[in-house]
Parts: sequence; structure tokens; C-alpha cells
Amino acid sequence: ELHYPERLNCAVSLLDDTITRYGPDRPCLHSDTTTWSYAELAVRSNQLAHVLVDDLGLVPGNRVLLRAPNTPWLVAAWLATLRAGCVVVTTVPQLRPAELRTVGEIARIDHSLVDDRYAADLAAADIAPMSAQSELTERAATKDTTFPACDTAADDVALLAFTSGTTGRPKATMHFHRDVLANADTFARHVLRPLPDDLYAGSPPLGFTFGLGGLVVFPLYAGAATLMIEKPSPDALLSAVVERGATGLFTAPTAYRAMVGALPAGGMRGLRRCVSAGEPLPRATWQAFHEATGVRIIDGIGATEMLHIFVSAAGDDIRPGATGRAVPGYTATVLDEDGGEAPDDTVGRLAVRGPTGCRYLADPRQTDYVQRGWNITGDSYVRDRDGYLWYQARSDDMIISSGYNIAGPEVEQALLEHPDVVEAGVVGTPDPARTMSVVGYVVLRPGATVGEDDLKAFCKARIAPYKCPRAVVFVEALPRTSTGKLMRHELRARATR
Ligand code: 3SK
Repeated sequence: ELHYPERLNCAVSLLDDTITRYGPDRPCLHSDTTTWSYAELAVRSNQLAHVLVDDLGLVPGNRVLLRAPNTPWLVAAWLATLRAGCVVVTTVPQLRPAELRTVGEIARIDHSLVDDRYAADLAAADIAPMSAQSELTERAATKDTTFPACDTAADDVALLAFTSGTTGRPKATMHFHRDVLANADTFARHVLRPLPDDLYAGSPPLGFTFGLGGLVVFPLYAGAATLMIEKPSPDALLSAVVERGATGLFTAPTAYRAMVGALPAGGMRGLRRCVSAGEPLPRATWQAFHEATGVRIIDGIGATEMLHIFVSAAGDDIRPGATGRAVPGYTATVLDEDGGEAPDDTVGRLAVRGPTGCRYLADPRQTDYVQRGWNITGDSYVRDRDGYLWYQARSDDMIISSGYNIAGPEVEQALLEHPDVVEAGVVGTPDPARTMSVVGYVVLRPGATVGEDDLKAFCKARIAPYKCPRAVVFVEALPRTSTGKLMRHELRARATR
């Protein structure tokens, strides 16, 4: 079991304690244009914390929304917010004004810190006073370079991380200061095992806890460095390894697949740790990557509700095709229909418990996710007699595409905002490149002439591009039950035909 002191600020554990352990001058964050040492990151986050408290008047417990692509500044803003005792509200930069407004309504934001390039959508959402990076950086330059961290409790809320629900209404999950360290003391310590000389790179935004852990928390805790990639792509990841010397990658299966096809002649020497999550890793992708690079990808399943990965395996413990076993510190099981433990080798619902767990902010769906102390992730799994867990399917209607969880009803809502759309049903269809592809079935108003491309563009203006339908099919009517409920399984069957 993990024990943390009663008073704990995770920003101090991740930065000040690492500096004490490994020294201030080690490289910490790289981007295309700059490198910050640990000491520089400390100075920048301390100065920014002064701006938050002295100039903006923020007090412990205030909620601060961060909106930026993956940059060193975003990491400094994350640490400054926690150092000041405020709660970080993490968002992915792709969100559009209506989505940001929903985040604002749920999280009740006190202030937003935004990369200037992403300010327009946030201003349009009009959810709280906001400060742009340029102005914050100018103010910060005049501040004291030390900042006494707020004396937070280990179980004060540090983060609100958003996850989209099956109903389309996002949920905010609350995580404590100790939870942030718990992932580093479980998955990172026992499975990833980062070293101080490692350089990590990856694609997930820091607003997705997969990225936050892999690109910030785990490297900082280990005294390692991260290359922040603003515009991630398989090519950018390849160049991170080949040109910048990255030794560890965090990305989704689709990117590993794409990299295999584009490997440079010299291979990927130096690469030693690759983590895949966000969607199931096909065995064929694991094998192709292993053959091409010699690296055994660490598959894992995590959840925003659990903060990070809780089932995984590394090195010789890996069984290709299986997600892995419960990460030390967590217990995982498979439940049958009645909530009892399913026998080995039978399909059931994955359930997990451990040092982190689901705490939705004021949301009745809490009792769906946590039942009898188990966190029920919504995935169907089989456990073999050695405790390895084999993914079967999503238990609900979520569409998993390129590592993102997409709620069909949310996309339907966007389509339905079009004046010519009468009904919409959105499902996922198998797609070798993305795991699933979003398909929208639409009933148009009689006489309407709107086309597929018009509707795609219409959606893109309302919801993040990764959620938008890749295909729109026009139909006379949607299949419904006698009580009028959309029969998604019927649509899914049509989409796969
Ligand atoms: O989707 C996942 O598997 C995941 C992994 C790590 C952290 C968060 C999530 C949702």
C-alpha cells in the first residue's frame, strides 16, 4: 500500500524534490525552439505562481482552466497553478466554444490561462476571466523567482480531468495531489521504469491524462526530460527518436502502425520504452513494431476516472494481444452479469480498484462507475488463469477512434443543430487505421439539399474535429424501438455491412 504525508503538494514532489535528488541543471523540457533545465522550469513556474496569486488574486481551491498545445509553458502553468493551491482544469486544445462552455458550466472556472493562439474560442465561450500567455509571461518576468508552495493536504483536489460520457454530457473527474504521485509510484515505478537519462516524447495532449502522466508526471518524478511536440504526427514522433534522441514514446496504436511503414534506414536505435493506450493495441501492430525496431510495446488500459494506466505489462512479461495484468498496487477482476467474479476465460466487465479511483464532480453517474468499491470501466474483458486480461469490446456505446473516446450522442447533437437535419444516429464502424471510424446516419427535412461535405463542415465548426463523422449516410428513417429509442446495434450492423 502507498503512504503519503498528510500535507502534500504534488508540484513540490515533482519539481523541488527532483531538483534535490538529481540537481538543478539537468535538461527537463525541450521544444522545437528551446530547452529548459529543471532550475529554469522552477523559476518560470514560481514566477507564474506569483502572478496568479499577487496580480490575479487567485486563492487556494480556485479552479484554473489551462488551454494550450503541448509546450513547456503549459507545464509551467500546470505546476504554478498547483503550487498556488489552485485546481487545474485540464482541457484538450481541440475543444470548440460550445464544448468549452459546457466545461465552464460543470467546473465553474475562476480563471483561464491560455496560449494566445487558442484565445479566440475561449473568449467566445465566455466562461471566466482569462489571461493570455504573452501577458502572463511579461508580468512573470518581474516576479521573485521563489514561491512558497501552498500547504495543501494530500487529499485536496489537484485536478479536474474531463471525460466524455455515453450521454454526451462530459463528466469532470476529481483527482487529489496524492493521486498524481500514486500513478508514478505504481505504473511508472513498476512497469515503465523511467531513468534520469531518458527523453520522452508523445502525441497525447496534456489535457488527456494519458499525456499528462507520460509526458509530465512520470519524467519529472524520475529526473528525466520530455520533448514537447505541439503538432503531433507519426513523422514528428519518428523525428523525435531519430533526430532528437527520444528514448521513450507515449502514443496510440494507430501511430505505432504508421511509424512501422516509415522507419528510417538506421532504425530507431536508442528507443527503449514505448507505451500504447487509449484504444486496444492489435497484436499485428505489436508484432510489426517489434520486428521493425526490436522494441516490445507496453500496452496498457487506463481511464480518466483512474487517472492513468492500471493494467499493463512490460518486457518479458508481455503477452502480445493481452493488455497485461493488474499494475502492482491495483487489483483487477472480471465481473459477471450479477456483479460476482466471472470464472477465468469467460467474458465479463473489467473492474478495478487501487490507490486512484473515480470521483465525478456532482454527477449521478458516479454510482454507475463505482459499484461495491469496484471501478467498472465499461470494457469487456476475459481474464486467463495467469491473471492476464484480454480485451473483448467496449461495453457501452462509446466510439474509440485514433485513441479518442467519442460519445455518439454528442456528435448527433451537433448534426441535429443543422436546420435541415431531422434525425441523426452516430455509431462507430471498424477501421483498420483508427480502430473505429465515426459514421453519421441522417434523416433530412423533405426537400432539403444539404450534402455530406456540408454536414461534415457544419460539425467541424461545433465540435472537435476528431469527433466529426468521417462519413454521413442519408436515410429515410432511423431504426427505433417501439418506445422510440434509437437502435444503435442496428445502425452499427448497417455500418459494418
Ligand atoms: O484510455 C486509456 O487507456 C487511458 C490511459 C491512460 C490515461 C487515461 C486513459 C483514458
